[in-house]
Amino acid sequence: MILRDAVRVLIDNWDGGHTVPSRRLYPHQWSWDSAFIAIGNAHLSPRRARTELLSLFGAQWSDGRVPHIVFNPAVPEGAYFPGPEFWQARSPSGAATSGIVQPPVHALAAWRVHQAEPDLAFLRRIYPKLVAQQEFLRTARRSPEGLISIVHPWESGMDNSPAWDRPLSAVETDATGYRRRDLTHVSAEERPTDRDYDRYTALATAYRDSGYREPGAFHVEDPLFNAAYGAAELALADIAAACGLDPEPHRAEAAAITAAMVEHLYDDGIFQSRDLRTGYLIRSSSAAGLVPLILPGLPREIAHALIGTGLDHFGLKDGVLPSFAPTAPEFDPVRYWRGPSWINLTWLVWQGLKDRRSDLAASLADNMINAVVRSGFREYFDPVTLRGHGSRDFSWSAALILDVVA
Ligand code: 9WN
Repeated sequence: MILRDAVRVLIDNWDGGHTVPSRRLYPHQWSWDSAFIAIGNAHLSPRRARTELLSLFGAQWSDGRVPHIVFNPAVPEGAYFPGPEFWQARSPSGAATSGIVQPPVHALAAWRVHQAEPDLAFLRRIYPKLVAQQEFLRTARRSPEGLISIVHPWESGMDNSPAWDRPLSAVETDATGYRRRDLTHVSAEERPTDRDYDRYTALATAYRDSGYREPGAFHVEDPLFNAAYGAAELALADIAAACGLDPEPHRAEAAAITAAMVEHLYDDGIFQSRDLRTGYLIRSSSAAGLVPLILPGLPREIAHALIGTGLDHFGLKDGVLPSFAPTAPEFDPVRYWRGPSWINLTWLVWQGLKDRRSDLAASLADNMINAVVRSGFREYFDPVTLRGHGSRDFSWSAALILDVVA
């Protein structure tokens, strides 16, 4: 039954060349959503999964960046804020896009799609594009410590995380001339506040006005983003080997980013973000700090400590993974990235636990399934009651459940 419903969600959200995250709230193509959707579609239609990834990379910029949104010109202007008229950006292919990025989980997706249905022509076509995506991050976003930075909370994928409260408080706003569209579809207490939207808009405006080059007031290194970058290098090693190319440089790069993360972002049982404006760690209880479990090269004692933190503060054994620890004062079970459970975040940690603690991985898998059985393919879930929140018929919730039960 849930499988049939998951398939229906993916079919209903397919737009001919890509899948929208949700019909009403997010009517365009989103970058990391497409990667998660391809992972699910690999079980359903590998051809569609390949098309999903290739259509996203069709809008890659000449500097290698993969924009976080590719706008569908058929969607009426004003359906989503900020839309193409705000970003004023086009890819060499002519697609209207945003100018920021999202966590690079695409190489992992491409490798999964190939594993589901081997297709060397696809791998050879997408490999240079995936390499260019990483190359952009290495050149435009690498700090002297060897870590990759983000310049907007939207780049983290966990936009409204309490981890961003402090760096965002330094952002000056003038809050003019924009209208939020999200609140037409979802209730205000489940979404970021207007004050946060003023800051998101001010930051994106400043980055746009620098020609999408200069980091503005928000400049941080995030553990989820860096872990995704490292996992991408490992997937690229597999892809390179399958294409008859040398995998070693990718393995070395994955080892280097893992070591840099351990040296600079790990603190007392969890990985933290670091604010490049101050040089200090942003100590918080964000579940992003557990995602480095997806890196197989993590030192064993650190993996062990992360699992301990997951058990003590995130209820790892008993439920779906909350996006922020329920034991922390900022925890809010229904507001966007401030506590609710998301299937993609839970899926990432599930990946990281499969070879380390199969018992905990099995319990996370059961609880992801419980959440969608109880509430449908919602965008996020109250981690205690499993009540659904955000948009309905959300694509990556459906796609990743297909992967979990496969
Ligand atoms: C801004 C599409 C995206 C996800 C993000 C999630 C949310 C957008 C928004 O939706 O962000 O990119 O308008 O809130 O935070 O992770 O990719 O599903």
